[in-house]
Amino acid sequence: MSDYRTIDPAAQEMLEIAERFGISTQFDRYKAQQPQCKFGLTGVCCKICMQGPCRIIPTKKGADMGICGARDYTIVSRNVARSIAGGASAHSDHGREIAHTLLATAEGKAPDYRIKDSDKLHKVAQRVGIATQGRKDVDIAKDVAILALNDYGKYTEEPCVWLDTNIDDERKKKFKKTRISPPAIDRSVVQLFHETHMGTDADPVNIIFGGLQAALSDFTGMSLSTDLSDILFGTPEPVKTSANLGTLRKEYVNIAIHGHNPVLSEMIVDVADELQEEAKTAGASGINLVGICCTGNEVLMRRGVPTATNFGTQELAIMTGVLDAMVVDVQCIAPGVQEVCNCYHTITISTIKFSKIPGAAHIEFTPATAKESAREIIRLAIANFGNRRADLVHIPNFKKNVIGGFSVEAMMDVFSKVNASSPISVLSDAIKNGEIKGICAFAGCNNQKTVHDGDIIKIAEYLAKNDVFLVSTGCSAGAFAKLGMMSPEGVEKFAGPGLKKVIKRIQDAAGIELPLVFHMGSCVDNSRIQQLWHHLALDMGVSVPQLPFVASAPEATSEKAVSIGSWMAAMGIPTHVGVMPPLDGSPLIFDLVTEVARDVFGGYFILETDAEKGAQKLLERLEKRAWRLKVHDKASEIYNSSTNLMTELMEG
Ligand code: MSK
Repeated sequence: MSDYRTIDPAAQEMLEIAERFGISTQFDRYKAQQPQCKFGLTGVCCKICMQGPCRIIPTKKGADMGICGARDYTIVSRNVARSIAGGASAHSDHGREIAHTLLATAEGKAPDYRIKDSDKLHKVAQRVGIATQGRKDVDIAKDVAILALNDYGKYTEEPCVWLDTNIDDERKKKFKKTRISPPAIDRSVVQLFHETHMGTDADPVNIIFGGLQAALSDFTGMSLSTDLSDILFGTPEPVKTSANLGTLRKEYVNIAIHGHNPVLSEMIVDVADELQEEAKTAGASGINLVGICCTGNEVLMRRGVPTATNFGTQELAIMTGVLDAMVVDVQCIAPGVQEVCNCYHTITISTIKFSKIPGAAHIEFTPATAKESAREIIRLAIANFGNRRADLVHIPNFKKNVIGGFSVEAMMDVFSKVNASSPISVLSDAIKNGEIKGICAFAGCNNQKTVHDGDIIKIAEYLAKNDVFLVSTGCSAGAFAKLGMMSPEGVEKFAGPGLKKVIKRIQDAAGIELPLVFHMGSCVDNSRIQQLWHHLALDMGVSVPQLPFVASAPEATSEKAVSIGSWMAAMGIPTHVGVMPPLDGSPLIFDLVTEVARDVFGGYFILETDAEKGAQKLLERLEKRAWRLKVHDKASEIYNSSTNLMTELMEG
């Protein structure tokens, strides 16, 4: 029996095949990399200049500084800040592509796209101050797209629109006071690279605050990305689908869409329907689309496309022997997929000019010729169907039902069946009457340093049993989907009595089945989670740091995860990370992000690699905040004091 480290039964089955055939996967390569360099692991390796690398041993005289004199805290903070800049670049550049596509659509230069959600367009326009009365959708959309693009490169100092119109006054003041409100997305990222250049900023606190400014740019970019994607492709609504490798179908042309950006994948979903007959002519029963990572989440949310797998097990989809093409766009595409493709008939097709893999096919995609490119891609997959090797086909017989599609709008629509005048009160009332202890948002990736999917599930089970309402995005959502926690069965199996009661009440009123964990989308859709806590805080009359709302990334991996965690903490959310980020080489930075941040922002990091302890800490934090809210309510009632005054007094 293999000792591979995943709790996903389909992945376990495939890893045994990998072992039998001698195919290298992320699981093997993680082992091969051991032991990993301790300087790198703890963040005290500096290679920012060519005198390095300098490796710091704080307790050893002579080795306690880099050649330039940089201390452990400068080096660690610079490394962390540069990770945040990387994450902010990825998310915001994704948003920029969507904004350009919306602009091209409005100008008639992207004929294959149209504005699918006029209602959202009007709501977003009104929120950001664009006139809608008596105007055509395309004209409004053009103004919205230009205003969004302005958030990237404006030269004035006022806050970015997509940050400022999404947060409450308390956070606006906080960001102003701490000087972390970014004037423009691109500028904050460029400035952070300047700040962390050798010989610029050596002050660790200043550097971390520079990092937080870029993290808020990350939020700004993802927030506009979600808004504009909804306008172009539709705001998600509850949808039934399925997940895990059992969603691949032997008789069909199977195409996996992998990466992050829905601009291409939406077109592939559209064109797949049109080309079903061509697939039949090639001897298949039709075309079967599946998703991987966040492109998968995007098309699951809007189109009900099943999810095949998440980040840690992306190579295993190829090893089923029935994947005719893996179409990739940007981010989280492991270059190792090509190595596995070399052993099977699968073609990897890259589609973006700055995201290529040696050995993969490349069909360049542009919004101007979207459907044409999508057709070419699908036809390549159809042509490859006949190249399968029957002896290599193995599809694990494992898939789970999923109910996804919970944009905030969809959630409020469902909740409105319980409380039509104030749908969000369904959650706030349940917190106030103690039925649920609060809300936990799961985000982030898979990480080989943990058991694949294991800690995500373990922490969620613990919290669900203790009546915590759960939402998720990213590859954590992939884990929940694959393992049955995004289904009504998940509610039966794992929800504590209070949580079960709340979900059943909503379910009965709305007349639809509901899952245990609510799927809120891809990585950029962490902006939806922010909207959920924003509305909840407004409804409860408190600021975000008083809200029983926590976040967890049990298997955080990417720079984007560092960035997301940083803005969540800055917004006032206690944020658990289950993998030690490379910062514990400096006790000062460790204390800064786990303790000092709490005093300044109310949110902070809980860095805990033991899943059980992490779950307990999250619950503890929720219980404490919920208890304070009750004391707070009682005190407000007795002394007739304003909610905001009490809010000022109680942080974190
Ligand atoms: S895809 S950033 S591995 S969540 Fe968004 Fe998954 Fe993490 Fe990529």
